[in-house]
Amino acid sequence: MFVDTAKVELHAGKGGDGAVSFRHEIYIPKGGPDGGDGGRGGSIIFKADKDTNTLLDFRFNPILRAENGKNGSGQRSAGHSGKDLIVEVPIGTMIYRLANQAENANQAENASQQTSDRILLADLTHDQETAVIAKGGDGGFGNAHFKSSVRQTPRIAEVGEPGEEFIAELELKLLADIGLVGLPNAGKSTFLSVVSNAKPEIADYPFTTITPNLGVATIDSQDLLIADIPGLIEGASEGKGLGHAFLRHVDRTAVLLHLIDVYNDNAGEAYQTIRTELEKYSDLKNRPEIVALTKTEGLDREIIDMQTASI
Ligand SMILES: Nc1nc2c(ncn2[C@@H]2O[C@H](COP(=O)(O)OP(=O)(O)OP(=O)(O)O)[C@@H](O)[C@H]2O)c(=O)[nH]1
Ligand SMILES: [Mg+2]
Repeated sequence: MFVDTAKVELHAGKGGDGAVSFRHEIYIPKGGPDGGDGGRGGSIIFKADKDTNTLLDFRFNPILRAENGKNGSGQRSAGHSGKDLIVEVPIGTMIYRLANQAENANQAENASQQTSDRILLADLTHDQETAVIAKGGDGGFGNAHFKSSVRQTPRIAEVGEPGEEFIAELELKLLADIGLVGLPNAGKSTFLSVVSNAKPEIADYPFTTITPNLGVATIDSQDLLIADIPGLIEGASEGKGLGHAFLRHVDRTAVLLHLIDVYNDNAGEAYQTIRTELEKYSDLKNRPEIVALTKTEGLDREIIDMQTASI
């Protein structure tokens, strides 16, 4: 199953507490303070991975925690740091922090009107790229740190700081060079299957493709990444058909390849239908576009020319 959005709750590790402790040695009756520092809390680090293709896992596991730091102890022994949590996500995952997250119930009411505000924390566009998203808390100083000439026996130590905790939104926007758009059944997946290594499902009915496909075409030893998305229909922006949610996956392509079935009654109308939907979706309408007729192999030149002229 392909999932391209998710909401996760992040809990970075708390720092360990510093220790209050004094040296106990037989020949040193008044040993000084020797409480060690607490360890750092683990951070939550997101990492893009080319073998991860969906955000599905987060639907089942929406709470992510990194380990707490260990407390310090005597003999200036520092606590171990908490382990970082490494979270693998597909390349093209954008990680947002919801703005104005309420810290208590009273604030929740005000915040509820602003839940759409969010801050982009990271956009992981390369394989193995990482970003620290929720930082672990610092460990507290043990009492060994607080010794001074006037304070020989400090009985104080710091507690560890809390780790960052917040709700993050993940959004996957595939990164490709070329985005295939068109009506259902136009031949988008067929095109992808012929020019790239991808093996998408192809069939003689609309909505064969229900989640995006990615393929790599190698031309002159250069890789060209091509994204095939489900077909669009009139009203897709209002949720008709599979809706226009999948357009986010061609939002970051350099070029759109708009495929039109030459057997349409009117290729020009088919073209305009898709253009209208692209215009309703952000700035995709300004993306460079290549328009091509499909299924032309058995047709006379005049018919092809007529359809071309109507676009
Ligand atoms: N004759 C001919 N048939 C084609 C060509 N390209 C695609 N087809 C056929 O058109 C039908 C639809 O092809 P798909 O590649 O599944 O179309 P699609 O645009 O991906 O469709 P959706 O995923 O439903 O949006 C299939 O039966 C293909 O075999 C072509 O160049 N010539
Ligand atoms: Mg298809």
